[in-house]
Amino acid sequence: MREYKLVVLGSGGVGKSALTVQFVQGIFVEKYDPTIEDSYRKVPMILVGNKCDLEDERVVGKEQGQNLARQWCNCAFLESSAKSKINVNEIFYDLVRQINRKTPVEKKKPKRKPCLLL
Ligand SMILES: Nc1nc2c(ncn2[C@@H]2O[C@H](COP(=O)(O)OP(=O)(O)OP(=O)(O)O)[C@@H](O)[C@H]2O)c(=O)[nH]1
Ligand SMILES: [Mg+2]
Repeated sequence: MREYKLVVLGSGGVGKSALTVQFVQGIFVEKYDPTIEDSYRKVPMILVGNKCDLEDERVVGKEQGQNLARQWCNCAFLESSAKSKINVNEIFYDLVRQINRKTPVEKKKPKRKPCLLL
């Protein structure tokens, strides 16, 4: 099976770990204590716009994000929520699809057996 290496980038506390842990382990605890919970969150690591569920506390407008994505080589723009499991899988699947499109794996042609006439 092909191995994919993805990097989650973003400022501190934007939700990189929460998003990744939700995708990899399907976990988002209600009562979160970073001093305890951080041990199981050490998974290989991406950010987009996490916390889609906090619509009333939005600081960056959707259009602002979309415009920035357009400026950055027309990259994909997705808003997500690790808590409400919105667009979590979609982000990672889309990245994998992009990698597959850019660097397709060459399928080895099965070796033809020589023809044997008896
Ligand atoms: N309730 C709850 N809150 C969480 C959980 N995981 C993260 N948070 C909170 O969500 C916010 C984002 O946390 P992280 O995902 O750790 O952020 P990060 O981008 O990985 O931060 P750094 O690793 O410090 O760069 C913080 O306010 C956390 O306290 C969780 O499982 N449950
Ligand atoms: Mg983190």
